Formats: sequence, C-alpha cells, structure tokens
Amino acid sequence: MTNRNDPAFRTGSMQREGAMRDDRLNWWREAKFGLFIHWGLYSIPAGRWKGKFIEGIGEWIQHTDRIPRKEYSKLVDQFNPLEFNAKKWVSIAKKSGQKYIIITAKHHDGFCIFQSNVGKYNIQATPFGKDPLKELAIECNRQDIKFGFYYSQTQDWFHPFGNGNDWDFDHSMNNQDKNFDDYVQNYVKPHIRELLTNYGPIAVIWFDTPKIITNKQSQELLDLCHRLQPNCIVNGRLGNSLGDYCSTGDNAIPNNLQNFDWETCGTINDTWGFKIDDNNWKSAEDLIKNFIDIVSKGGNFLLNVGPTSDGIIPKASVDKLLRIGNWLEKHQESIYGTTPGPIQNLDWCKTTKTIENIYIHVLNWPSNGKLVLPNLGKSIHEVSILGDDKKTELNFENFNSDVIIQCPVLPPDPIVTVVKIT
Ligand code: FHN
Repeated sequence: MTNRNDPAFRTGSMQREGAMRDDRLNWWREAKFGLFIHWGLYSIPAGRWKGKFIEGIGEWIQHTDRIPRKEYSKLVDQFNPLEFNAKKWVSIAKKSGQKYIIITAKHHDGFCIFQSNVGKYNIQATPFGKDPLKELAIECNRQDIKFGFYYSQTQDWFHPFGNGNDWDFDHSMNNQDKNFDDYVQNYVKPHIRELLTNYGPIAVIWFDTPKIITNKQSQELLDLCHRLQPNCIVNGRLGNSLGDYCSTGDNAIPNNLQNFDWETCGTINDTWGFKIDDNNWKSAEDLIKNFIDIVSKGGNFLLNVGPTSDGIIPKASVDKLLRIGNWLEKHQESIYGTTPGPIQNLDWCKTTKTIENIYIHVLNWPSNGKLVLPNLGKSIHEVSILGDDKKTELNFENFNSDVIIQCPVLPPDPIVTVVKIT
C-alpha cells in the first residue's frame, strides 16, 4: 500500500504502481544525497531587472516580470562564466557527501547550457563558447559521482510552441496541441537524444512541471530515455504518473514513512537560480535534520545551489554543504545504504536501519541523557555512540517493551548524535 495522499506529494508527482525499476534504482536508493544545480542566463540579472528588484525565485525572473523574449535572450551576449571550474564544483559535492549531481540543461527560460545542434539558443551563442556540461560529465566520472540533467520538457518561454510564455505568444490560438506536439517531437526529443548520446553515462533525467504534456508524449520520452541509456532513471515530474521514482513538491517532506521511491528537492535559501538579494539561508543544522528526516522515511535529498554568472557557487551554500559533509563523514554508516528504521512516530528521534543495526538520530537530546525507546524487543547486544573512537558501550535495560539507554548527559555531537544499537 502506498501513502501518496501525503500533502508533500500534492504539487509533486506520482509514480505508477509497479513501475519501479529495481536494477536502475539500486545505486540511487543507496546514494541518499545529491547536488542540484540551477544555472542559466537568469544568474546574470540575479533577481534584478533594469535596476528593479523582482519578487520571486531567481530563475523565474523572465516570467515574473513578463520580459519579452527578444530582450531576455540578449543575455546570451553576456554569459561568460570565466570562473567556472568543473573540478571545484564536483569536489564540493564530493566533500559534502553527495553521490550525484543534477544540473539544469534547459530550464523554463528555454536556454540550453550545452552545445546543441537543435536550435541556436544555447551555450554556443555566448562568448563562453565551451560546453560546461561536458566538463562536468568528465569530472564527475573522474571523481566517481553520478551525473544527470534537469530538462524542462513542457515550459519553454523562448520556443514559440513551448508552454508558459503568454506575453510574447498567443497560446489560445488554434492548433495549440498540434504545435506543442511538434515541439515535443522536433525539439525536446532531439535535445534528449543529444543529452543521452554526447555526455557518456547519464544517471538521471530530471523532468519538471509536466503541465499540458499528454500521456503519450510522457511515455514516448520515457521510452526514449530508457532506449538510449537503459540504466538512466527518470523522475516522476515527467508527468502522467510515469517515471522511475516520485518527486515531492519543492522543499516538501512527507509526514510519514513512504513505501515507494521518492526524493525531496530543496533549496538552501529561497531561490533555485542565483539571486543576489536572497540571503534567507537555512542553517546547516536544519538542513542536516531535514536530511535525516527524509532518509528515515525512505527518501533521497537533492539539495540545490545556484551558481553566479561568473561560475561561482555562493560561499554561503558551500559553507552549509561542507558542514553537512563533516557531519556525514562521522555518521555515514547511519545514512548511506540504510532503510527506514522501526521507530517512526517520535518527534525527538529519527531512525534508520541495516540488517544488523538500528540507528537512533537524536534530534532533541534529553536533559538527563536517558533515551526511552518503545517496542524495540529484547535482542539487543550492544549500544554505542556512532563515531565514538573509544567505542564505549552504553548501559541499557529493558522495561516492559521499552528499552532505556543511559547516554552521556551532554550530547556528544553538537548537531545530531546518533546512537547505534546492534
Ligand atoms: O518551476 C520550477 C522551479 O523553477 C525549480 O526548477 C523547481 C525545482 O524543483 N521546479 C519547478 C517548480 O516546482
């Protein structure tokens, strides 16, 4: 039984029953943590247009301010990210404990940040000229990180037959369905073909905002991805309940354990694409707690950064990611390759498990250091603090069906201490 009525999935997407592709998904199920990168022309205005502050998320600036495509597309002349360094970006993901990277190949503004022979609105038209996705693909391969592409398959504010730009185009005219199908067949599909042919093994194609896409069109795209790269997984925002796994709504974490494959994508501040005025940063502590919450309910966390138009990942994002990485280095055993643990209904702790161990992530440390865990049974051999170099065994006792563990009065880890039960 799946529990897809959770509000977290309301604006996200569903995955068809029985459509899980175990072989394809195995690495992803173990990976737990990925880096999302939103990078495109919108990083140049960075939330301001003609000196005016524009509300909303950075990558939506063209839509929010109804900027004519003729005007917006002139940004190609300015896109020259001389500081871009694929090695640095991939190293940040690596040090943060992230196992996969997904970058926007084409977002809703329609600009392709890769070299394409389909249309001219792509990186070749910029002074930069090089293909950053190629450099990232090579570097991910070097550093053993899986690599994937975000691709906006329905919304395209540049292409006249794409969806969403009602300030330059009149989409109420006849033939809208026919035109959109033309767009899917002769623009989207050739792009997907390029992305899955020119960059080596691609782990994920991450579609977004399905809107008007039909079941037939979604199915054809899914088949195309799997035909070109049978191991490539496709997220559920492809639309029409198709795809290999579900995405929740943005930043949404379900309330309960889910027994299907799902992922939350989230921001570190409020925007996805770089926005100079957005300094509403989440703390590393909160991000770690969200991550643990997600993993304890069976999900993956795809955490976003929005690099600047120079090609720099904002320092605040890097700092948070590295702090997550530091915590993970000590606690990786309780996260990677685990499944949701047996205790699911307590606010102060989140649990994961492997065949031999249960991991109790203590989000709020009790003032007396005593942990009372319900219904754990009587087959416990040993209890210790994960990452404790001295491997001190903790005292515990069974009381009815509870297990009471005596921990130190002060939490050993300043962020989240993990108690390991064998
Ligand atoms: O509209 C997009 C948004 O810009 C961003 O890409 C997010 C990431 O999940 N997806 C859409 C909104 O859900």
